[in-house]
Amino acid sequence: MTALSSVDPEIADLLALEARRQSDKVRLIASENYVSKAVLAATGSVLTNKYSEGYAGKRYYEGQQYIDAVESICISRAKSLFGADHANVQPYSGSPANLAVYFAFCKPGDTVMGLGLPAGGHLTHGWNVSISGTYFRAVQYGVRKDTHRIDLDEVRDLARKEKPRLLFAGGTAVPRTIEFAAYAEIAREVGAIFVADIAHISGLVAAGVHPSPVPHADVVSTTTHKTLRGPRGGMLMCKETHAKAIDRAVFPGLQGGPHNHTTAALAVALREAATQEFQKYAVQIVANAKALAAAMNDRGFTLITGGTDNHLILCDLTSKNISGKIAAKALDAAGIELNYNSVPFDTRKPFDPSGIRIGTAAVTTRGFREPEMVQIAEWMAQVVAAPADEPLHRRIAGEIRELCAKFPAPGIDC
Ligand code: DSN
Repeated sequence: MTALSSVDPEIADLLALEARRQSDKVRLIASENYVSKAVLAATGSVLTNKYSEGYAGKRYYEGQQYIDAVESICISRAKSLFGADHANVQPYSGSPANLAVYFAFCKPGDTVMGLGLPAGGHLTHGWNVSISGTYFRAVQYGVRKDTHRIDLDEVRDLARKEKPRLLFAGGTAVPRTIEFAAYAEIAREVGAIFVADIAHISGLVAAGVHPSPVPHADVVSTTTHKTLRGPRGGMLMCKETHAKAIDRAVFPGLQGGPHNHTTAALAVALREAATQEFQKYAVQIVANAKALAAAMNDRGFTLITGGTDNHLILCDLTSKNISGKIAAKALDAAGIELNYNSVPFDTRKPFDPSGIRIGTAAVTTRGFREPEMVQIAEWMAQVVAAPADEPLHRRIAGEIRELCAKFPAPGIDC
């Protein structure tokens, strides 16, 4: 930071303010976390200086003695942690990882199938504004209107009718356990490649807290920075039979040089994720999410599916007479950071939807447990009931700063 401050005080000041912000707030964005100091150190390392197109032992530039070792260690840690036949650790993030899967198995115009965005799916699973929904013939399944859960009978019927080349499971707002074995059976029946996108839950899968898709899926795609608590990046794992297709699709198919500093940081995160401490952490993420869900239910919040099995809670604020956006902005002013989110069958627009999405990975990293979850639910209830009450928001933000000071965020000195 000293070097940064002397060269570019403007950016140094902004980084310091962001560190303070991350330290002082209750961060509930379901896709975010705090990485360890070790992961931060690898991310900000000399590996950012190096180009390495290709794979270990087969690169297009010289000077790969140490990069090859870093990437090989990262791959072997990923394979061992998840029990995968093959891993590619080069995708820049989740969307490029998924695009590589399309490139590996599909031609433009092929039929693909995934959970629709408004039902909790991801843009890259065939939503119409994404390349996945414009270059391919995307068919989207949803959730049941009565339970808001994925109906695998509907998925099977649609897959039988549409015969997709790719079948995606997973998403960005799925609060319940994903039944990977059932998806695999459907994919097998219709001759589809089954892709499990575990971006949100990969830390839970690594720790055995969510069933693993690895025995069932042709390809497993993930980001590395959510519950897995690594650097911002992506990763693909697959059966040995698909290894060549996946590697070729990532490079040279889609990307240039891998981000070696990210690969090193991912290797560190994977080592951390293989520890008993991480396993306990993942158990606590889910315990915290369940405690927060129960405390929100007690305060009259409507939760999609009634609760959660993982790190994520999706809340419909219609019964509280407030939109997701107004609530999210008021909560942010009060020191609680989350995102507004569509809920299934939302009648409002995505930029001002009915819901908010909440995740417990980051607060669990800093050591919050069940009592803090009850306190957070109480603060949320007060803010949502008074979204324009700025003195209330300031008071709560102060209380939150005091609480956060007792639970220092890893990797942040301020
Ligand atoms: N943006 C991520 C999320 O918040 O879930 C998914 O890409």
